[in-house]
Amino acid sequence: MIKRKAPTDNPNSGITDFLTELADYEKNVNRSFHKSNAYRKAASAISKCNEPIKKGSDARKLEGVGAKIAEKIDEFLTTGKLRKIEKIRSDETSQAISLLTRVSGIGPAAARKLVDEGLTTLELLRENISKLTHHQQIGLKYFEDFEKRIPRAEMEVLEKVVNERIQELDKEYRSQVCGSYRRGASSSGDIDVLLTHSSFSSTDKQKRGDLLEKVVTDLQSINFVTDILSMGQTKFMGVCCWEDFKSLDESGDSHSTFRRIDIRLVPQDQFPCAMLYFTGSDLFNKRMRTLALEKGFTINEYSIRPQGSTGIPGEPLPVSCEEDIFDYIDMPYVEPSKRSE
Ligand code: 8DG
Ligand code: CA
Ligand code: CA
Repeated sequence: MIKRKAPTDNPNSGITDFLTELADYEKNVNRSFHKSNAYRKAASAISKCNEPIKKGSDARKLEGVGAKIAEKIDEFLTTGKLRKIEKIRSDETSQAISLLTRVSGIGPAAARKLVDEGLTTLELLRENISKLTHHQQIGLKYFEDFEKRIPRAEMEVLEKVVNERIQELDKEYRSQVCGSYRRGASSSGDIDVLLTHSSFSSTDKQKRGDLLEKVVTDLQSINFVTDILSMGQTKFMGVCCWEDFKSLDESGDSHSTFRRIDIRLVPQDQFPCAMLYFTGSDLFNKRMRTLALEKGFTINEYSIRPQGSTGIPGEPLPVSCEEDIFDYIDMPYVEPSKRSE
């Protein structure tokens, strides 16, 4: 099992755990994203139930739980296990693919290819490092650290470092840590930073120049950013660590945990839509986009546009904050902390 999710005190965690395991299996091993999403949606609906589910037919009443999933819930509740999961767990190829997809940069397709070539363990990957991309090599190097969630107290300090350095560089920058952190999560998987600059708008793309590079170079100069996974003009993916968080490991060595950080540069007029998108959650975004479509608008990470009668989206509507987006589609504003499902 991948232990990247924050712990929950949900009375149906046995059910949501096996649904999540099946979702990961469908995504990583079968590359069946539809099935994976179906399991994920069902797990999300069930995680919102405060009462223990006693039979499959109870769960079926929830949106996103169909007959097949209800059947699995019954099997799990009566036998205490699931044959499908037992089978998956005993299949070495599936296990190897699942393991490899936990390395940052190795997706389901790359994992299968590597496993087909006989690279079924992390040790074998380390011995065949040249078969991996730069990103995958760094992912392997920090495998254990990247599996650890970042406690909120640490996120707060990392956020402060990033925001303060950016402001010292140039007051015309604006930055915001989004993702689960902005939703108030007690721990986060990585640091999602959104960046803009008053001089950079979508009508004047030339202006973006080296706005992102300047920030990354500065964060490298203080040894905050330690590795670069990928670097473009608008998207940086990398690794950071901060010495305030040194802890002792088993051998008595003191070191801080390496963390994943993404920084995206967006034009200032697209900042609110980007902030909404990168705050998530993924499921919240999907639900909000569906509602928007019903109201005749399309929302993506760049803009909100009216959906004309022809089905072709019109020009982006002006937005100066997230609230404006909710207003256009007549949806009451949802605080980031209420967007987790
Ligand atoms: P975590 O890091 O604490 O595990 O959770 P997160 O912050 O919610 O997830 P994330 O993977 O870092 O993604 C950040 C936001 O990006 C997410 O909350 C919503 C948005 N997002 C989507 N779709 C997708 C997608 O397909 N992949 C990723 N990485 N992010 C997406 O709406
Ligand atoms: Ca995140
Ligand atoms: Ca992220």
